[in-house]
Amino acid sequence: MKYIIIALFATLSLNAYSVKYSKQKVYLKGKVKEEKTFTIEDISKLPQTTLTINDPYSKNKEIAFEGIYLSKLFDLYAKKSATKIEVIAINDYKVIIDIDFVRREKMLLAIKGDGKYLSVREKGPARIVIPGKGKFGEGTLAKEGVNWVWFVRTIKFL
Ligand SMILES: Nc1nc2c(c(=O)[nH]1)N[C@H]1C(S)=C(S)[C@@H](COP(=O)(O)O)O[C@H]1N2
Ligand SMILES: [Mo]
Repeated sequence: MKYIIIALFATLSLNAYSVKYSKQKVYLKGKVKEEKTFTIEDISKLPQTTLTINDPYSKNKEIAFEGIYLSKLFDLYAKKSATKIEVIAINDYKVIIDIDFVRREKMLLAIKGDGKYLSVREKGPARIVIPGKGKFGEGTLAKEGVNWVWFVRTIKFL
């Protein structure tokens, strides 16, 4: 009986844990075919790409980031008239990026790192990562880092 209770408790707390993660949503707004609200799980069902990228925010560790190309999201949901993407974070930090730049830089809306959903500590549950940058020095990061938006909440097509 004791074991059953322990097992039950473990299952419940595990569920509470996963619910906590998937609760955070990402909103698609602006020049969209229709407004969308994605859970992190919804995003995981869209076309996924895995890219091994040097993470300047975890001591330049190489991490296999998985998620959807920002350009793919644009191609799937933006209206023809849209040309830019505004990425807005939970703390209202935002950047506006031209779609040509987004494509060229292969910007990824990552939700997983090394096979696991990104925690808030890892700047998740959804964050922008950019491949092909190698290792950043502190000076370069201050300049290049502006597009590495973490805690992404809203993606607005302009
Ligand atoms: N959510 C969020 N993402 C953000 C920022 C922020 O304030 N909030 N700052 C940006 C800027 S300007 C830079 S240079 C990089 C690096 O910020 P850090 O050096 O404070 O870590 O993160 C970018 N991403
Ligand atoms: Mo910055």
